[in-house]
Amino acid sequence: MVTTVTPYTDSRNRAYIGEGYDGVVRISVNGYYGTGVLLSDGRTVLTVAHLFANSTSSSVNVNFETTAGSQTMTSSHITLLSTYDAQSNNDLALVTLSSSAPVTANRYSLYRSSDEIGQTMTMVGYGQLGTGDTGTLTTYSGSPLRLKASNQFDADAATLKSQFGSTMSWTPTTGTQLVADFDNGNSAQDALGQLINRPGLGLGQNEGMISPGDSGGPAFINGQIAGIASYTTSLSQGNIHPDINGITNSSFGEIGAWQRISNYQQWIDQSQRAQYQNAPTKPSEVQTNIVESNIDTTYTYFLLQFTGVRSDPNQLLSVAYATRDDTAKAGQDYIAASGTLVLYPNENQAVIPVEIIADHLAEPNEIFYLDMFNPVGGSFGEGIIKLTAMRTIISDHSGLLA
Ligand SMILES: [Ca+2]
Ligand SMILES: [Ca+2]
Ligand SMILES: [Ca+2]
Repeated sequence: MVTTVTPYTDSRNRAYIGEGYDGVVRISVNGYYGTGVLLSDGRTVLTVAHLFANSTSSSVNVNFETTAGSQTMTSSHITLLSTYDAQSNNDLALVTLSSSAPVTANRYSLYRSSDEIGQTMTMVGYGQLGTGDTGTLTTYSGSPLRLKASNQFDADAATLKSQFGSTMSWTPTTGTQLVADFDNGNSAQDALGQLINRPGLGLGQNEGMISPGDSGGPAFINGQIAGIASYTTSLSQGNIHPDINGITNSSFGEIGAWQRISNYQQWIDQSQRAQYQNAPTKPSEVQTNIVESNIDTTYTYFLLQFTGVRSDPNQLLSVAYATRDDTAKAGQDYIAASGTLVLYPNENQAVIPVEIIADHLAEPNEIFYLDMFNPVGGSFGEGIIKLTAMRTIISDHSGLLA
């Protein structure tokens, strides 16, 4: 990541271990690397499709840096968005890990609202270092550092095409990519102000831009994944040359583009669900007692079924959910989960996975809950505002299991 200030000397740009970014990972593919971000199931990493463009390998290495140290995992499955094209449209991929991520890694949910433009975001990634004045450093030879910086989503990338026409060599599909410019506070480098009349002089020393190696990295709004870093560009028109040094190297005056996650949530949700192992498909298959493992995270699945009738077949249904402690404690016995479950057209049920943490302790059986509330597009039935389901974690050391 290229930042406004010198990355070695200013801690504000480091995404240090334990600060909430430990689910941002480095993905190595055929000698190259990019960045990715761990989703709420603890098993799926969201990144860009172009990382795999020249790869024939079916497995990649995913490196986590967390309070438990550095840990490299392999993948069991890679799902590319089938409509990905060489013009950077639909540039997304999902990497399914061959076992669960470290429990110390943060899990993140998706930003689902389409009100990103105008909002401040925080980007995190392992890309090349540098500063806005000169762009990426070519002399750094240390191991990649995880950095963070902020910016503001200024526009839909398709707005650029409507301004530039055929002088711009690619055509972003409307509604699918968000762009931000790298500002230094001077209107001469305010690329999107100068080029498409979206003025904004930036966030001062917090401003930053993606660089090679940040591809696939998240842009968070309120801690949720709103964008995935895809490419940068240096654009000029007539006498307007915002790029401070005239070459595409992530300097001040350039523009970054992120795949817009709110637009892709159905593909992400459904592709992720398709990889769940042993998930129940009907209520009789739901297991409410879970035997914990002593070596690996195990999953319990909560099944939501919609038994009503949609007034419009294309209506999305959604419900908010959150786990709740009883005798089982989040962070020790299971991994807290919360978010929004969406049922898409033609879907009447879906599952929520919750991870049960392995341990070696002999403990009594413990219970926790998952609450569902705030249904949108349907209801739980007259007078019902919340649904609750219980799970019992059976300790495999207690001798209580018959
Ligand atoms: Ca900016
Ligand atoms: Ca700007
Ligand atoms: Ca430049």
